[in-house]
Amino acid sequence: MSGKLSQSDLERARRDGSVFPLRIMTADQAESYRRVYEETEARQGRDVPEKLSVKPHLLFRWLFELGTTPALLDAIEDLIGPDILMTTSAIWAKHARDPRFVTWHQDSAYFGYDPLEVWGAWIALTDSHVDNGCLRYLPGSHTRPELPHEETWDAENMLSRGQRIIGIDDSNAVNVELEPGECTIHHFRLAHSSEPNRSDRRRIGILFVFCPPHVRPTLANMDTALLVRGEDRHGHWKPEPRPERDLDPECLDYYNAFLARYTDPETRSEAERQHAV
Ligand SMILES: O=C(O)CCC(=O)C(=O)O
Repeated sequence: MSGKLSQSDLERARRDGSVFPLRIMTADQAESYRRVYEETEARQGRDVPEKLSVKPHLLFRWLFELGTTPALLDAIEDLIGPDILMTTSAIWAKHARDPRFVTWHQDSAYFGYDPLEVWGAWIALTDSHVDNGCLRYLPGSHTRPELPHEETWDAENMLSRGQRIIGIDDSNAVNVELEPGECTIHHFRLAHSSEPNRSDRRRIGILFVFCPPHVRPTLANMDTALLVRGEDRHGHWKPEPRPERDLDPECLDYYNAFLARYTDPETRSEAERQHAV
């Protein structure tokens, strides 16, 4: 136990499926990460998040550093123990006045882990409030069986296939308001969503997903992870390379091969078979 999370934080995480807000860096540090992100965006184009929708921390050293911020790993250690794998990450950036949204969904419906001792940490690089489209959670939804999802393919939906939970009752939803440098940690089965950005400010958050090494990957070709703290005494996950610098050639080769497997229709159909409703 690192002691970053209090007993009541841990109880809340188990009961509600989330804990927030947690300050893991100063607002100034978050602002520097925002600047680096926006420089990357300026170089690579505005569609960086779509191009790098999975594991971008393998390509950019600054993302690896962000996801391994010691205070963040301390909180994750309190939830899952001292041995920590980072399995994926994603950039969630909304522009000012951005009509895009994220429908209610559970990440567990699309990735395979057993047991589901998996947590996502969403770090705010800007403020994230109701008016600029903050995350929303359905507390306790992680304790019930997975809900049926459908694909809408809505162009304004930031999820790749516009996935959404069918017939959800969101009357108990909570808004996850954060300041720059704070994060929220949620269980991988917790139902979550976000509304369009109706403000003149950007809303940028970066998600990192963690599990302990005794958790097994259950999808073929989705069995690689990066050990970010402690030891892996189980060997269920193939180790990934650590980026020593941005666009490290070794990591780039690795990433391209990974992406080819990830986007392989067979991998996708296996995920769908496993979570068929
Ligand atoms: O940032 C958002 O608006 C959505 C994030 C999300 O769906 C996720 O972290 O899985």
